[in-house]
Amino acid sequence: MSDDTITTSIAENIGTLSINRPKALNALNSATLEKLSSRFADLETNDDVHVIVITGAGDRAFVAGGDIADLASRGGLEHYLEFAELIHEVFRQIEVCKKPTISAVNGWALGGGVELILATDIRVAVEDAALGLPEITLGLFPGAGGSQRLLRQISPCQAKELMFTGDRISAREALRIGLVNKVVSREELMPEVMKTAQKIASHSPLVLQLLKRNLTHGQDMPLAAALAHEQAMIGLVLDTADAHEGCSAFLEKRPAEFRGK
Ligand code: DAK
Repeated sequence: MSDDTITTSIAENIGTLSINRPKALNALNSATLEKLSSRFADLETNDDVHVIVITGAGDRAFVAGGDIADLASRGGLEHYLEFAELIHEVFRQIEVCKKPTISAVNGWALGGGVELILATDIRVAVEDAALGLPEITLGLFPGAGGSQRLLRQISPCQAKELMFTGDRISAREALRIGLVNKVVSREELMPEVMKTAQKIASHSPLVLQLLKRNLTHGQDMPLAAALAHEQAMIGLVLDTADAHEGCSAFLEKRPAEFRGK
């Protein structure tokens, strides 16, 4: 399925969504965000899709940020708030998606591009990608959830330096500070992402969903409540046919056949 600015494909239980505005280095304007939301929902609700990969079209950019021309054309607080609501909703939709998500960072990830990867579970970047939050150089600050997510995902002093300076960092530096999981050559990017996605997709899709729900809800709870939540969730998992199948397969020394039940 495809349209102008967002393309999607599905193969081997992996849904891939590509942001496709290469002339603007895949910058996100309102129309693209709306399409991103609806195409992402299509993948999330499709039972054939167990893992969702997000990438950028072309070989220059993942996403070079919010669309600066679109932002500059907005007059007045109402317009900013309208955009704020949309981009917050879409990134939250991605963050709480019940299926695991992977960012394939194929080039520049700046501003809203970094804010987008912060809403995904796993990130693999090409070695010549550069990442950063340059909003401050535009008289803005990361306002699509990025200031808060970054602060909670990496060391606060590293997060603050990135936001206060607006500096761009290399993919290797992003790996060092824990912003991405892996750095690979350009040729290796999609094979590596697909290898990880296939490994995840080979597990029970039902148990993966329960695990993701457990992590998404648990991370915002105090530890005692999160532990109680985890205990309740593992109770649900133990009752699934897939948990019985996984344990029986181990004891019978055969590969498990998960059915998502
Ligand atoms: N927006 C719009 N167009 C962009 C763009 C962007 N973010 N980034 C690049 N482009 C366009 C360029 O204008 C250029 O268009 P033409 O001149 O060809 O028409 C084309 O993409 C190619 O870019 P360059 O010619 O600049 O290519 P270079 O290789 O020389 O440089 C670059 C690549 C990525 C270093 C450079 O393009 C660049 O610095 N881009 C801007 C990066 C940036 O500052 N990104 C952060 C954007 S601010 C909000 C929530 C979120 C946000 C805002 C508000 N609310 C809740 C209200 C988010 C803000 C941001 O992300």
